[in-house]
Amino acid sequence: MTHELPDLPYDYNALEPHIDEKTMKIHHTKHHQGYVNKLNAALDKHKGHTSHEDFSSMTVQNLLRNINKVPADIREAVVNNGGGHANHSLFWEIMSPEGSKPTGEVVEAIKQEFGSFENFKEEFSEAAKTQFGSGWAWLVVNKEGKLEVFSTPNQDSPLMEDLSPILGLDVWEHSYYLNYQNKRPDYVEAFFNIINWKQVDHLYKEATK
Ligand code: MN3
Repeated sequence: MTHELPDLPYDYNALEPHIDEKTMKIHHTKHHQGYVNKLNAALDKHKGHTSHEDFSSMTVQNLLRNINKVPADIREAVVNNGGGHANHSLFWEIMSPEGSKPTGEVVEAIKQEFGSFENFKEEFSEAAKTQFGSGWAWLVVNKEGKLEVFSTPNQDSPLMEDLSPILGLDVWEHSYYLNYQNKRPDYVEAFFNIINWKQVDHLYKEATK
């Protein structure tokens, strides 16, 4: 299969003032498109080989969950660009122009795991602010069905550790620098205004059923 850039579920300017139109446009059409193109180019190298059949029909999520089945010579390219594709695909869908109140089963689980929603917000924000250099902050469901917060460098996806990401925040400079420059903490705070909790709750239910 050929991997494709998904459409954004809203307009490029829809997340303003929290994330500006120019950043969204470049982020989606240049950065995310770049990961998709490089992922396809890497997988194409094994076209016609028998090993290709093992992974050519996999979704990007399954490729990452089965990263050890990917031929060694293209594994790093799949980690970086498959990770980039999967991470950004999730990122776009867990944001919405209106944001939404933190509700649903996921919020009950958050309160159970972190003591309160505020505690969770603090832990997640801390992970986002202290990730050194480029990377992501995550809320994931682990194999025991419990919630965890942490950050990863580069485009490393939690899927490679068999974890299910349900909320992710891109803290690469390309995601905020035009509007926030060095003020990553302001971007992290603004992100909480545009989280689509309905979608996060949906992903939580999918991951725990
Ligand atoms: Mn990005």
